Amino acid sequence: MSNKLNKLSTLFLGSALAATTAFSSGALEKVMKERGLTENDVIRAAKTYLPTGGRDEFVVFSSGGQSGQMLVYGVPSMKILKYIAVFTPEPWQGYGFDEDSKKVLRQGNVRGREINWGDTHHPGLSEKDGKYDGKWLVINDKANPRIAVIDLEDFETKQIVVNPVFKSDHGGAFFTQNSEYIIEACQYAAPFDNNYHPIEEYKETYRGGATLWKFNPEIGRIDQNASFVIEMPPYMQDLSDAGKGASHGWGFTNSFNTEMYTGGIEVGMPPFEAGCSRYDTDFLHVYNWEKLAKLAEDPKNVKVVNGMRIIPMEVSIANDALFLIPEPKSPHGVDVSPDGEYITVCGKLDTHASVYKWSKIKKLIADKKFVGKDPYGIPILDMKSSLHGQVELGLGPLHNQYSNVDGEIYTSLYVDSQIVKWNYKTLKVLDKENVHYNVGHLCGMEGKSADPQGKYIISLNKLAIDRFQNVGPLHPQNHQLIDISGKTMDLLYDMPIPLGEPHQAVAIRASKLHPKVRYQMGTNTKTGKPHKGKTLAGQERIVREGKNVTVYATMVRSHINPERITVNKGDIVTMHITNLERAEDETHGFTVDNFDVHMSLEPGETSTIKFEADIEGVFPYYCTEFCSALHLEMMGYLMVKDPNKKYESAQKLKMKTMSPEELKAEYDKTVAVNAATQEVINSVVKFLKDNNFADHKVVADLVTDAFDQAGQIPAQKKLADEAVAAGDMEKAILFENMIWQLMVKTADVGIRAKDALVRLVATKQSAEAERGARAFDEGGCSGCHVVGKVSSGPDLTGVLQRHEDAEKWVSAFILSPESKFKEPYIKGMIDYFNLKMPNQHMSKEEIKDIIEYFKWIDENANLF
Ligand code: CUK
Ligand code: CUA
Repeated sequence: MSNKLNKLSTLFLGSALAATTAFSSGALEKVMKERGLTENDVIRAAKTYLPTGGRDEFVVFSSGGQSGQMLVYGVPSMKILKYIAVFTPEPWQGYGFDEDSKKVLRQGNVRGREINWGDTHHPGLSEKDGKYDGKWLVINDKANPRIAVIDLEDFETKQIVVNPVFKSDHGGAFFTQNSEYIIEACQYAAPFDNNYHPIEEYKETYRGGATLWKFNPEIGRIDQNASFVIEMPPYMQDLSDAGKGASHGWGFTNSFNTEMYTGGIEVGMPPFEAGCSRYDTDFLHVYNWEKLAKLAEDPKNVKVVNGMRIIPMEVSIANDALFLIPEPKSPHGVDVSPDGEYITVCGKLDTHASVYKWSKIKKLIADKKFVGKDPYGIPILDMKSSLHGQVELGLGPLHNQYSNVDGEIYTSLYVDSQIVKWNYKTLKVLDKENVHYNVGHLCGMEGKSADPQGKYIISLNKLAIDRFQNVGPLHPQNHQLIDISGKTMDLLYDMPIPLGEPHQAVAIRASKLHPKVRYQMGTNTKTGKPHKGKTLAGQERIVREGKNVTVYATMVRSHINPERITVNKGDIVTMHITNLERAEDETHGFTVDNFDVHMSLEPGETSTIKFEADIEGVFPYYCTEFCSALHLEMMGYLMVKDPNKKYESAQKLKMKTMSPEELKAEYDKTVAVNAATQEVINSVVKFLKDNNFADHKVVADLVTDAFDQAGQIPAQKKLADEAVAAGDMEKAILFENMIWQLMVKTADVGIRAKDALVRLVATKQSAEAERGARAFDEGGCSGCHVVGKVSSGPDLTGVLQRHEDAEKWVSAFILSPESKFKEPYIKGMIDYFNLKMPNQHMSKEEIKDIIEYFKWIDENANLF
């Protein structure tokens, strides 16, 4: 048997029996002792542990802070699942390195300038009736006021909109309850136009506001033309929230620096932070966006700046659509309760949380009961009469999240480094939990929706200090998972995050997400439409029009078509590549060395790279994703010639060639290996059929994949035979080799299918048999015995049938092999294998378990 085949058959026959593991009693205590774990540690570990192949109950989308990306991780395991490229180029995903994603990224250019980072703060999930529907995800960029839309069918960024009038934002991105709009409030007030205005004219020419981006939840895109800005005073607007239920149609936005202080330490003024927190209270902005959206339809109600409709303050005031309510100074979070009736505001500089009541606010507005007006004429509501009440929570309350228990709310305390659980209806503090250190936001499970799920809160900490291995002065971020299902909170898990600085995160029940695994063939994933460069097998071509060279290419395990591209120096090369795979997770990457291009092609995706071939030379291009056993072979060459140069052909080296006899011998050998390999494949196919693989979808899908590869064999065989007929043995060998490669790929998937099937159809192991399997492996038995196969020792299938009183006999033999070396049967075995069974010093208990394991093997003997 050739070496290739030998390996393959070992794979087939040996792999089906994946060793199962069972721990002997006392093992847990032993591990706890060795690792210094307490019982509480172990319980917490068990609450978060996700066994291999398991799924989390919730999925978290976290801001990636200054990385301009987003993180996706599971709860309770806290396993990171993905980074989503949003405002920042991300090479693995090809984001910003292929033409189609560049189009999305460049939608985020600000005043013509390419921006390649973002300061992401607040992710938001699309809502239906205030509940998350798992369809769309949005996030803001504070530094370059932008909002990005991510499609949760493939977790890719599809759109970026730039706020044309704000110079920074913060209070976004927050969906209204049916995803009609996304709220994005300004942060640092600045002139709406793009001109210079002296700071001395701050009150006159600088403005704040809230933008309501019109969202189409059907297609998941923002319509800038249908969006509008509510002009607000140059108070620094901060966090916002959309009303829901009772308060649907309204928006709430905090502010600081209602003093409108402009600082100026360089001219001897007190510092900005002193001047901007002089007053005891700032203002909560309350606005009727539903009414304003209708008003904005009439051009006489808006002014247009930089193409954006703006509703001036006078219009909002005249239409009873904008109000202010005092709130404790320098507030931060404003969070509307699940039913929309309570609005909780926390002020960084106040130890209290202030709970406003919507019905009270509504009544004051209806009765036009105002205590005054601000300098811009906006009516001010009385704070006391709007409040449900206030509660002393601790130092530096910031943000709030809700749970599934009525009235229960969780608030982060930045200065105290605590999470406090309290009740916003009864205004009672219930529990506090220490976190490490300086928590910003906290994330409940669907904790800001109309239907919070409870169970966990994640504390999004700003500092990690002493929590983790020191990796230098820039520490990881720390997300801490807290169990809130009990009467008191319990800190379960610390997760270091190597991407900063996440501000807010949102969590959704995993079952609400329905991402796809492949695209329709030839999809432009950024638009969801067929790609103009879509190329099917057999349509590969190179089109030249003057200096423009367009390549229509395909990738499928394990080749790129075309394999050679020759262009002239100075040509503009456009490559459209389609990944022809249908198999799940069969991504190919693609780059041409030295040209700063890269793309990631998921099954069915078409994408484009474009570059000027401005340097002469030979440039390998290759698949960058380890996609199959022949991944390294998935390559080709781009040759760039200088049309003005004469190239001398190199001296032909005299190569030693094979004789016709040698070629014939090699051909025969190759054909024989293929025939033997086919036999192995046949045996697997028989196994699959005998065990009704079609009854199991997972297995059936894998078998389809395998046949996909096998289906390409006849065409190659035809080419090989034609080469033989034409007397070109060299070529025939290469085609036969190609057949072997297809066989390996078939086998690769076939093995996976067989493994999956064995797992599905084998009878369940008893606890004893599981322990026995482990003892068998760990004790060293599997070094010589392969179940289902004779290897360095005999096959043990049926060992309990081979001897009289077999259980006793086998037990005695394992316990003391030497005692039976003289028996004729064993003597014969020793001669045959040229090996003596060693004493593995198994305990009686272990031997008993191994016997149970052997029984399980015999029950399933047909599978091995
Ligand atoms: S902010 Cu960072 S901790 Cu931007 Cu929501 Cu409060
Ligand atoms: Cu395709 Cu590696």
